[in-house]
Amino acid sequence: MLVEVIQADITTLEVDAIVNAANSRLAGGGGVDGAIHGAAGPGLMEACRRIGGCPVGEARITPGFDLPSKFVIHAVGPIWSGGARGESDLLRACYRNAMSLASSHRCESVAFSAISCGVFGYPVEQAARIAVDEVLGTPPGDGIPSRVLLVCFAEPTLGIYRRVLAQRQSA
Ligand code: AR6
Repeated sequence: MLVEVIQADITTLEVDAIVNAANSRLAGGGGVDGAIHGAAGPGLMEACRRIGGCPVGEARITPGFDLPSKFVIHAVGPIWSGGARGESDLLRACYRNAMSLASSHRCESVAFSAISCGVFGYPVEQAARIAVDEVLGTPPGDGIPSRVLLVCFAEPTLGIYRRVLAQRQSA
């Protein structure tokens, strides 16, 4: 599996699936969630409404509607509240559950947003370690993606992710 850190607006990527940083009501919002709903068009909100919601740490999949990606995987990250409330386990679960959905839908390429790293306040370096560890730790199996992009919108997130991936790859 090839894992890359890139700087991009995730809504522009022609990949099989993009992973949204959603909220548990799947109700849309700001940040990357707002950008994805804006670019996908109203069909995405309708699909989310039908699903109804998603617990923290889990993920749900919908079509991509007007996006260049075939699917949107909606992962609900934890709100950071100091680190003693199971945040790291919940963030790990988001990555694992999203990778599992991508595999079961035969997605060759998947692009992750930096789940929880915006308004949910997760410390970026810790989140980047989890993202890299979980993606590279995906058990081999049928349909696992061959290319995973960790998408950062801007500095300083981009630099932190690049450093964490480089450290892991040279370890
Ligand atoms: N492409 C890629 N990354 C982006 C984009 C984009 N177009 N826009 C923002 N980011 P956030 P969270 C980055 O706040 O912390 C929403 O209201 C951004 O710079 O979107 O998980 C939801 O509905 C940051 O690094 O997600 C939830 O209520 C990262 O995406 C809540 O925010 C995630 O920031 C989720 O908060």
